[in-house]
Parts: sequence; C-alpha cells; structure tokens
Amino acid sequence: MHSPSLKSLNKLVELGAVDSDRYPTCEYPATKQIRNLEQRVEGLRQTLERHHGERQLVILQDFPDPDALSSAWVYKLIAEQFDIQCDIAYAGTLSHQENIALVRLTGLPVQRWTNQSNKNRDLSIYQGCVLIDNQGTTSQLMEMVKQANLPITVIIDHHSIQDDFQPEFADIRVSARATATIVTQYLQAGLVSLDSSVSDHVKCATALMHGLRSDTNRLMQAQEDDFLAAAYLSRFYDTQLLNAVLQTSRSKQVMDVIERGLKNRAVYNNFSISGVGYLRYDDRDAIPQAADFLVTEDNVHTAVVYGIVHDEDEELEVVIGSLRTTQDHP
Ligand SMILES: [Mn+2]
Repeated sequence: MHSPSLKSLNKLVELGAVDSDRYPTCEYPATKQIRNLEQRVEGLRQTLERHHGERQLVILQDFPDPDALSSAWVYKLIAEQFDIQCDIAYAGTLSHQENIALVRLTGLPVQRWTNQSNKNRDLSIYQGCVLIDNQGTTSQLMEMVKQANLPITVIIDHHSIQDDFQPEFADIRVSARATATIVTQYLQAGLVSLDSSVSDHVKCATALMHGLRSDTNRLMQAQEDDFLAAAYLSRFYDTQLLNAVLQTSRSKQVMDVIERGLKNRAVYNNFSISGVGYLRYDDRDAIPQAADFLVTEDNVHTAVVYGIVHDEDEELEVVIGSLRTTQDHP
C-alpha cells in the first residue's frame, strides 16, 4: 500500500513545512507558498485515499479552544469525502462559556472522554489517530493511543515541532497564526466544496471564523493568509450565529473568580498580579477570563492571574496561571 514515492512526497511536504518557516528562500515567496500548498493538499489527499473506508480518532488538547474544535470539524468533513468516519475527542473540560456555546450552537461533533468513561473504551475500532492543533503533548488520551498501538496518521498544527511521532502525513506550520487558516486552505483547494445551502457547512464555516478570530486576537494579529482564509469563509459563515456564540454570558463561578481577581490584585509598574485561591477543576478557565478583565484597567499592560485548581477525580492540586498582555514584547 505505501509506495515509496508517496512516502517521500509526504516527507517532502513535512520538510517543506519546516523549511519555509525557518529558512529564507531565494524564490519568490508567493510561488514557493503555492507550490508547497499544492504538495500539502496532494499529500493529505493521498494519505486519506490510502485509508479509504476506515475509522479514525481525532484527538484535541485537554482544554480545546475554538481553533482546535473548528479545525477538527473540518478534518472530519474532509475525511468523510474519503468514506473515513472520525470521532473527535478530548479529555479535560470545555470550560470557557464561549467554547461551550460554540459546541452547543453549531452542533459541533465533539466528545468528552473522561478517565471514568475510558476504562471500558475499545480503541481497536480505530485504524488511525489524528492530531489537530496539537502534537499529542497536551492530551491525556495519548497514553491510551500508545497502549493501543494506534498509528498516528495525520498531524495538522501550528505549534512548534515536537518530534514525538512519525505521522504518515504532517502539515505543521510554525509561522501560521491558526490551524483554522491551514484547514481553510484545504477547503479552498477543493477537498470539500462548501455549499451555503448545507446547514452543517454554514455552521462549520462559522465555527472556523470564530477559531480564526480567537487565535489571532480578533484578527488584530492576523497576517495575509489569515485574512485570505477569513475572506473565503465570509462567503459561507452565519454572522448571527457567530454573534450568538460571542455574546454568551458568564457563569456565576466565573463572575466570583473575576471578583476575587479584582479584590486581590496588586498593580506594580503597569503589571497587575492577582491570586484567586482555590477553584474547582471545571472552573479552571475562569482564570484566563479574570486575566482578560484585569488587563483592561487603565495603566495596566500586563495581567497575571493564578489560582489553585483542585481535581477531585485525580486527587491533584495544581497552580494554574494566565498572562494577558497588550504589549507585543512584554
Ligand atoms: Mn491554535
């Protein structure tokens, strides 16, 4: 099945991804980019063809963000074109209100796999594992994947290369601002032709727009590729649905943590620092939300909020901190 030419093509794609990010090129950048993108699309297409009719497990980081959630959905839609059925799973929690709303309002097909539910889980129904917006280092589920000897078929990510696995196909672009931008390029290349009369396509495009916005600080840190991806998505996404996702309210627990953050803060030299004490594991995401709020104070450019998270299942206590800054180089 694995002809050497396909293997080397994938290798090339992998090297291309590293190459263009780390080394300057004497070619016209645009030409190089297009050629690489074509190779990437072809590499993914051929990988999926080799696994026609199989079932794959798509793993997200333990606290999946909109970029990961929406990009995984795109991968699932692409894989369906090759008759590959995907289950998207994460351990941990969806703790941010916006993420909960995103999943609920778009019907995003994702499953929470808790330690409890994993006890009787059978991974032998899958033929491959796919990592989207991560490289396995931020998911507790990788231990199970290793034990089940499930091969890593695809990695699509924009975090720095972590070399832990030898996937069949990898598109890791360290210079990309969002995985949503990368997968939108796959859509544009025709791996799925989006259709604005298909409700799932509209919802997926909306989720992607949210993912893209949230990884680029509402497009303020977006680059040309991200704007091009957003321009393409603008043909399909539902602005009202995106508004509904963004306008979700905060839970009482989050409001309480923000209150503690405000009360306990100390401001020195434009830094605001605050400890919020103990939190339940499920409320962990209140910490970055408190930091988001503290950084809006006059004369504050950087906010740090930390708290102690108690995980009842695991009998663990960990200190979690979050830093928010309005400076490019704090
Ligand atoms: Mn991301």
